[in-house]
Amino acid sequence: MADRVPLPGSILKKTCCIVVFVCALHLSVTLVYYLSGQDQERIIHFFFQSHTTSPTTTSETPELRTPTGSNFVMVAPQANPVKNELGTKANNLPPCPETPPRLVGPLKIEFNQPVTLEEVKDQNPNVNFGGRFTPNDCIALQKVAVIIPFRNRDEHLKYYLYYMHPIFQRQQLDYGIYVINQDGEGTFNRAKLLNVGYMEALKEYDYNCFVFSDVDLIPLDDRNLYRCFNQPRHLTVAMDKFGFRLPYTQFFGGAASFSKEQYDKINGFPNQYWGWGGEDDDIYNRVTIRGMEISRPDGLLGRCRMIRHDRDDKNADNPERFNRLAHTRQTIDSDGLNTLTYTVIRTEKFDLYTKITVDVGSPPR
Ligand code: BGN
Repeated sequence: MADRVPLPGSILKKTCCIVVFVCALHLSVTLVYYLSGQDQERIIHFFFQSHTTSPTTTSETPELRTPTGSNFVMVAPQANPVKNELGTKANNLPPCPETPPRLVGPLKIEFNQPVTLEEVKDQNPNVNFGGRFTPNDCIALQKVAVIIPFRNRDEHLKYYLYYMHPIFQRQQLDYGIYVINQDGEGTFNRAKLLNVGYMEALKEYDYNCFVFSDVDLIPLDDRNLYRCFNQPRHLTVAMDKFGFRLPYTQFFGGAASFSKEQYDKINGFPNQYWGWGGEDDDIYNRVTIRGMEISRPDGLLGRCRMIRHDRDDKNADNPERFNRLAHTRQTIDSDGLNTLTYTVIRTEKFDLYTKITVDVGSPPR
């Protein structure tokens, strides 16, 4: 058996010195790199990634993907960093799950207790100025602009914000609420206001999904997802005022969602429906003329409540609607987004929503 040759003291000493030197060098380089701050996040995320399954976000533009066997349109997480409420970049967050985990199902919706905007604000501390919200623990699957046609309905708007902000947050949407207020006392034009909302919201953010909703309609179940699907989606399919069912198969009124592509494909909504009725049927026609179908939640999930109210002034039945409806095929390309004209009177940002007051003109004589 060979005896171990003990290292001479000087060699041992030298080796120790080299090891200590290398360690010190490594420590100081790491420290300088870290304190320079440039890549602090990368270092932090490097550590976190070993515990999470963060996606790699390589595409600049979000793309719409349709997973097989589902009618969900899923939007890939965006590569652009999203700011959470702490103002820090959150581009290494995972995408939000397809089924939001904090949904509660059936909801109690009542309109007998008055609500104030202060209490709505207090109850929704994560909603940002202008009515914007982005989940801070995941990247939302879609960027949703909620567009509400409006005039003199402040009481209804309070209920809308009171009920819908928590629902949209539980649905993990990256969303903004836009109230499009028709200026003046002229004849109301719901569909044109919706077109205006689409245009104005896009000037603020690259929304890829649009929910168009009346201000007086609240879903009775938060599993009715207010986001976009691979076909235009009718969201309010079982209203209490119609006995929780569709009043007719083609009914497309109340609230609906369109992806940007779907909306562009139908040239938006018609601008020439002045007064009550028919514009939602025209939109239905546009969808089918362009070869799309209406997607809907089932009748139980799609239940919703409407706030009872009298018909607004200056929103009498539109006598032209029957004639217009018979000609959607002729007007789809000549009346819509491509012919939209309006003047923004003012844009106001409130804590819980953005209000855009607009002159939409008046019906031709
Ligand atoms: C329909 C209206 C819709 C309205 C529903 C529900 C028309 C067009 C003439 C056939 N359509 O009758 O706009 O949403 O009732 O109220 O009036």
